[in-house]
Amino acid sequence: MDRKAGFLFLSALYITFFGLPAASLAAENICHQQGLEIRQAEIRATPPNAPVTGGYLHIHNHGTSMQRLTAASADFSGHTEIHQMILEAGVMKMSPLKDGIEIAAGGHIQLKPGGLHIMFMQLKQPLAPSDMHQATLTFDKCGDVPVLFKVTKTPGQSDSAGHSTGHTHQH
Ligand SMILES: [Cu+2]
Repeated sequence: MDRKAGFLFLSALYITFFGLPAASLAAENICHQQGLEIRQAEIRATPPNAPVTGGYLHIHNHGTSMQRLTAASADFSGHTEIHQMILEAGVMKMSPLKDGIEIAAGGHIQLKPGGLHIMFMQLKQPLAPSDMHQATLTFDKCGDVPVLFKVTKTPGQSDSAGHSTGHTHQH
């Protein structure tokens, strides 16, 4: 192998082992540098032909500047919105958050059943418990962040100890 061929071979090796993984993880790494941490991403399992389901997760912002979740998308959903629950004439209703969700510097938010959530609409397939599905969360500063969601029947339960997640809404 002459020097030029050797160089090309080493370049190809470098691209194979370092180039592609670096590119695919870039978004996530940038967000880690900016202090974003996403935990316990879950989607509620669906019966066959269900048109919508909810996505829930914790977002921690360990950084020094506010981050805003502006959008979400997934291959299994034709249309995805960020929703809040609002009380309207005594009835809890969902409504889209057009400006997304702010996560203050040093702050933490939880998207959970009965509260803020990602609404996966126009579902293209049933979502079975224990399946894993990737979705993309878009942040104003971090850009697109791939997030792996686990499908569960009762999302938002895995850290219920010590949290008052079981609001009853009785007045
Ligand atoms: Cu909703």
